[in-house]
Amino acid sequence: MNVAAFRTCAHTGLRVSLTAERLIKVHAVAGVLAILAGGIAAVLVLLTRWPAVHLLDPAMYYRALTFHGINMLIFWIIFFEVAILYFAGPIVLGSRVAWPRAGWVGFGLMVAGSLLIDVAILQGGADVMMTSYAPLQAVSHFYLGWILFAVGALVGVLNFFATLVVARAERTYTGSIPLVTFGALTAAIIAVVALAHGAIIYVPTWLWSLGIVGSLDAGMYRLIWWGLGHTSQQINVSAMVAVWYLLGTLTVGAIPINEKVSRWAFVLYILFINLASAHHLLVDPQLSPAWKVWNTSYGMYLAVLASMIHGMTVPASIEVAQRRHGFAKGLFEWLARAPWGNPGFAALMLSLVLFGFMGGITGVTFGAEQVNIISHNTLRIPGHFHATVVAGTTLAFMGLTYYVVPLIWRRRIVAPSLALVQVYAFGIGIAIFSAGMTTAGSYAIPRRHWDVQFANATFQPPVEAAAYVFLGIMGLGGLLAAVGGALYVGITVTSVFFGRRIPDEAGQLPLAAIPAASGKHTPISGTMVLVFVFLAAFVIYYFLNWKWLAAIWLVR
Ligand code: HEM
Ligand SMILES: [Cu+2]
Repeated sequence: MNVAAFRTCAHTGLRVSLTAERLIKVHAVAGVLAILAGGIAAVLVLLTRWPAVHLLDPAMYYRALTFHGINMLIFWIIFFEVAILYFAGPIVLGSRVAWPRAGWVGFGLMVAGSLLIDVAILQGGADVMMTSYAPLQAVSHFYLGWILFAVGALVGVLNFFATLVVARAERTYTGSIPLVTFGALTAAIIAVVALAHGAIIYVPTWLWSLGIVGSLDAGMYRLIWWGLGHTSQQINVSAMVAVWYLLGTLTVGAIPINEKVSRWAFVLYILFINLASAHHLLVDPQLSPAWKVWNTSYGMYLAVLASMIHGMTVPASIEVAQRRHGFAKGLFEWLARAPWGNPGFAALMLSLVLFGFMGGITGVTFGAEQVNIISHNTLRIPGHFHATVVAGTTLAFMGLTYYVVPLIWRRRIVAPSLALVQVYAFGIGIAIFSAGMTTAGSYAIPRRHWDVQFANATFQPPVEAAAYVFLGIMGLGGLLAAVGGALYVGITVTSVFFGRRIPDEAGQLPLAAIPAASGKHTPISGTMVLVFVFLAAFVIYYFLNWKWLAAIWLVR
């Protein structure tokens, strides 16, 4: 083993593989470039869906929507996730990267795939949106791009597994793998399932675009595509939760209150989440009601349970740490005196709260077979998933970036107070945006639709005036979030190039100390109050939706 290929981090004491460090850097850079590209498209799409502006023409709207969805949900998130795997594997375990060369091949494939896809979209050859449902057809290099990107990501995932094996064999750590690595492992296992579905669907679709396969069954396409599309969302949730635990430790010195419970909650994701793919098919005619009800209930709720467990254990671990730091008065001193001025902590808390209250509650409600009929294909759906993958996952990743730059690049963040503004603008902006979008959707405003007013249509569906108000709220919130997004790209890029270098000496970074256990039991009563507020909100929203559903039938 080449010992020179490591350095010792003075701040964490970790043995850092230089190969892992380089791989983290390139994947993170690619991710940031993707969020920049996707963000520009976001503003164009936003200003088109806002009736007061209605910016793009129809063709350009669908092109920008395709570009936005893929660059954000696929490229930004997955590049960043592979970077997380190179962090949670080799760096956290103090190991070398098992296959350094394969790491670069995987990265190259992901870059090649994403370029092919973006070129196909920008040249007007793939206005098929992110889901690229057959029988819509794009140029063949669009599908080839998906295949290359997926194979590249798979190489990154396999490299992570191989690194776990190497670390164990070379005894770079003792005991069981840390919780963060365990969470990343969960994400990686689910990624294999997702990517297998990707291969099963995109290989025949590619052959179809080349004229080798005659036709594709649209129902079959949707069924398998969502094995990729939904499952990927669980990669995002697992990675986000792993980042929550990590940020809890870095910001307030939190330690999981019960590791065993947290680990089992991760296992529930692996076991049950794939069933939830069915919630995308609830209006599809070829599937039986029994299949739909079964797949979107029972089993799926066990995955929801997993998220609720993490949603409790993460704030509880923060509460325990804060109380041991001495903020132990009453129910909420731990929360009031938390480091709200630290962008990493602010991102963690906003991500947690918005993911749970907005993303989680709407997701479970819209995913119920019966309620789905009044939410399917309305703006309620993108309203829901911007709360999960944007306010949840993206914000958590942004918060982590403010630690990755000092720890991996060894540069200070330029303008830390601007970073704080960034986190709040993005989080609050997306919350307003999602709320406006979801509510506009409950006035039956369709998603993926260029013209809310149906100006040239023979059939003129009535649009209630209130819907325009909520679309305006969506527009303003979206613009605020876009400012936050632009700041994120600006701050990270300038920090990486121009941030002050951090000397490799201990004590240079504000990493929170782990508080000593006090011997007696530390209460988590504040968290329990929050948990019950959450459950009450959940119950109220769920039953309101059944009431709205009943109102549709006009039973007198
Ligand atoms: C400033 C931030 C953002 C704004 C203002 C924004 C805005 C929008 C808007 C207006 C739509 C169109 C909805 C429709 O017409 O049906 C949309 C769709 C979408 N957005 Fe975003 N978005 C943002 C960030 C993100 C991020 C970070 C992600 C992923 C991590 C994301 C993922 C998606 C996806 C997957 C779609 C659906 C595409 C489709 O229907 O094919 N967005 N977004
Ligand atoms: Cu889903």
